[in-house]
This record gives sequence, C-alpha cells and structure tokens, in this order.
Amino acid sequence: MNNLKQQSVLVLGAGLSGIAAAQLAAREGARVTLLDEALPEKLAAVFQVLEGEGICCRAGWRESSWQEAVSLAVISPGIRPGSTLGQLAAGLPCPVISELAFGARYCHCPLLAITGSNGKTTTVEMLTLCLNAAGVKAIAGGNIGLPLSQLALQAESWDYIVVEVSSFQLEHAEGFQPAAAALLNITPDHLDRHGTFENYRNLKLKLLQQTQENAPLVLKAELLRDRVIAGMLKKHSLITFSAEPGQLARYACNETAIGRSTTDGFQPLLYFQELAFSGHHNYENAMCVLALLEQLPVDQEKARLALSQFSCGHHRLEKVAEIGGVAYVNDSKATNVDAMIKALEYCGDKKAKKIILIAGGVDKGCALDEAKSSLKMYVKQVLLIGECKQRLAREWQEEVAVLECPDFNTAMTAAVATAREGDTVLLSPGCASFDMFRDYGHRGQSFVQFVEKLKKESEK
Ligand code: UMA
Repeated sequence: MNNLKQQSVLVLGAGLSGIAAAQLAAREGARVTLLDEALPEKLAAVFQVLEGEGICCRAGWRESSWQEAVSLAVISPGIRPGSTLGQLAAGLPCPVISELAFGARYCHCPLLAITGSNGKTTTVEMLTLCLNAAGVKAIAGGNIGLPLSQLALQAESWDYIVVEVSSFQLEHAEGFQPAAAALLNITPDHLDRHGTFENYRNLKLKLLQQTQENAPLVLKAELLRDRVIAGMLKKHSLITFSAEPGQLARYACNETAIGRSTTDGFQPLLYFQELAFSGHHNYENAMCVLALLEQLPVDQEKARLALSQFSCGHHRLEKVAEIGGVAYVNDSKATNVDAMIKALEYCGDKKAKKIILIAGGVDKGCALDEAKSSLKMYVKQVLLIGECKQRLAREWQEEVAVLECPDFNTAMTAAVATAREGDTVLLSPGCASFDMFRDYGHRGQSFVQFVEKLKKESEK
C-alpha cells in the first residue's frame, strides 16, 4: 500500500526511525499517530515539533493493544517482539512493516544492501566512498544512523543508497527488495532478542532471499558450507569471496594482493602494500565491495583507487596513542564475541601474551566458548566491566587472569598499571554498551579521553 492518502498509519517508537517514518507518512497524506513508551518529559520537545506537523503523538504508552482503526503500522527496529509495543504490533489486524521496508518504498533509486554480524558499517562506508569517487552520487543509510525514511523525505536525489541492514530491521521487512545484497558473515549476535542462532541466521538470509529477481547476491564463501544456507540460496546466482586460503571463491587473496579468480588463474586488483587498511576481516570487506562494484556501471579503476585509500573509522581497531611503549587501541565497536576475537587476532602476538583486554557490558546471550583459545593465546589480563562481568569471569577464568572492575575508570587505571613496554591495552568489549554508556561511540570516546589525559600527564 504505497498510496497513503487519508489512510490511518500507526508508528511505533519515536527514535530516529519512528520520527522519520511518521514525518514521511504525514507527507504522503496519511493521518499519523506516533506511540512511544518513554516518559512524556523525554519526548516533549520533539513531540511539540511533530504535533505542529499534524502528527498525533502519545508518550508514556503502557497498553499492549490498540482500539482505533488503522491501515498500516510501521515498527522501529529497537522494539522487541515481547515488549508492550511489540505485543501491540502483533495484535493489529493491519500489515506491520519495519521502518526499513517502509522508507525503502519511497526511495527512488537502487538500494545496495549490506548485512552481516561484523563489518557492516565499514563495508557500507567503503562502498559509498568508492561510488562517489567513481563519479556517481551515493549516500550511506539504514542502521548506520540515517533511516531510509529520512532519506526519502529529502529533496536531494542519489544514484545509489548503500544501506546497512541489521537483523532488527529485517523483522517485518517483507517487501524490502534491494537491487543488490551482500552478506558478510554470520556469527552469534543479538540472541537475547532473536532467541536462537537459527532465528538470527534466517533473518539475515531473508535479505538475500527476497532481493529483486536476478539481483547480484554477494556472500562469504564459507557460509555455503552450511547445508541449510546452501539449500536456502540454491535458486540464486551467487558471487563469493573469502580471504581464507584454499576457498573456492570469486574474490580471494594471494600472498600479495586481493584479486579475482578467473579461468586463467588469479587476477590481482589491490596490492596489500598499497592499502591504507589491513587485517583479514578488512580484506574480506573490501572483496565484498569489489564484488558489488563489478555489478554496477561505474568507473572501476577510480572506485578501486578510492578503496585502496580507505582508512577505518573511529572505534574500530583505532590506535589512539602509544605511551611509554604501550599501544592503546579503541575497538569499542566490537559488540559481539566474534568481533572481539578478530581484534585479539589482529593485535595479538602468538609468541607472547601482550594484550590487556577491557571487555564486558550488556550480555547478548552469545556463547563465550569460542573466545577461549584466543584469550589463552594472546591475553595477559582481562579487566571486566558492566552487567555481565560475573558471567564472563566464570566462563574465562580458567584460560586467563580476570579481574572484575566496579566501573570503567577503575578498569582503565588497572590496565595502565598492568601494561609493560610492548603491550597493548585493547578496549574490545564483545558486548553491547547500554548499561554504562549511551552507545558504543560514547564508550569509545570515554576510552579516548582517558588515554589522551594519560598522554598529557606523561608529557609533563
Ligand atoms: N521504544 C519503545 N518501546 C520499546 C523500544 C523502544 O517505546 O520497546 C522507543 C524508545 O523509547 C525510543 C525509540 O523507541 O524513543 C527508539 O527506537 P529504536 O530503538 O528503534 O532506535 P532509533 O533511534 O530509531 O535507531 C534505530 C536503530 N536502533 C536500534 O536498532 C536499536 C539504530 O541502530 C539505527 O542507527 C537507526 O534506527 C537508524 O536506522 C543502532 C543500533 O544499536 C545504532 N543497532 C543495532 C546494532 O548495530 O547492533 C542493531
């Protein structure tokens, strides 16, 4: 239902997604009601603006049902199925769609969707940079922070929107049909919300399954070893990539370069020594970008040059400083265990335990076993923070020295006291940040501020 004139639309959640969706529905001529569970004081300022635009806003919502007639409901990604608004959505007689799927209906350019457990934001940033460098106009949207509804509201137009897609946004995303889609990897994440790994995996796969007919689908070759995944995608034509030696993938690595496998052998495209980024995980992100670019009518050489110059953003394996021979690395963006393992492998030295790791936060219900061998191999001391520190201590204490800290500053102070020349203090929490910080950016910024203060003191 694209024509919303005189229709009644209910928007659930008044964060970035819900506000933009409500404004978009109103622009399309709908009568819009926006509901949020947060207290009225918190939303007063924004609700005043929205009421002025004719949107009916209700804060402090506590009922799990809705009595009035409604033609369509748009749900924000942060609303869990079991929550008050989640239950209200489940009981509605009308279609319920995610903000992602709703916004996409009104974005009039091809959408290039990227999902996965780790590396989504980096890959979206890489592809957006490459497209703009190749002379086409592209913008990054979705989970990266700019809802598609907000892009649809803007008068500006783009040749492509590169969309970061989260598993939350894929609930109720029927009808979201990007022009191309990529799946970087799938490792356990957000199981506190999705219940089982299978549910989480199926949501991620849904993105590939529902793309437009003949749309290019890019994915990590290893995923096809899983018979369920291979079965689910058997009707699709797939472009694979892998940085692991011996994988049969269209995009791969040799000792010196990232390249394309051809019938004549290996064609190098980007030499490692010319790249501004490093790490296996980033090589795979870059391969995914090359695979998507190959499908688009853009100047490939200009795009590849831009890709080689890409440097990773803040909070992702960002070396903040070196003080007294100790490196301080901010990897606050590692919000699951798999990302933490990648950080340990990236910063670690197989010959000696040189990492002082700060981990912990909100437990997302993921198995912690996989981290054990990396912790044992690379880590001298783990400093634990946040809600799940006791569980982490119990799980890891046999492999590595662990210390539970009452707050972030205590953990940082203990890290500085423990570190010796040649060591790395690594913030790679493997958990979400919401118990102690606004978000992972705030957590990373707290790390950076502490390190900058330490640096100033060391220079006195
Ligand atoms: N709310 C309720 N009831 C609930 C849950 C939320 O009323 O049960 C209300 C809150 O009071 C608040 C609003 O809903 O006012 C928040 O909505 P939201 O949580 O959907 O957040 P948005 O501000 O709309 O941001 C969302 C994404 N947030 C989540 O998925 C949790 C942002 O991703 C995304 O950048 C933004 O849309 C734009 O697309 C953040 C995120 O943490 C960065 N994503 C997860 C991740 O990356 O791991 C998936």
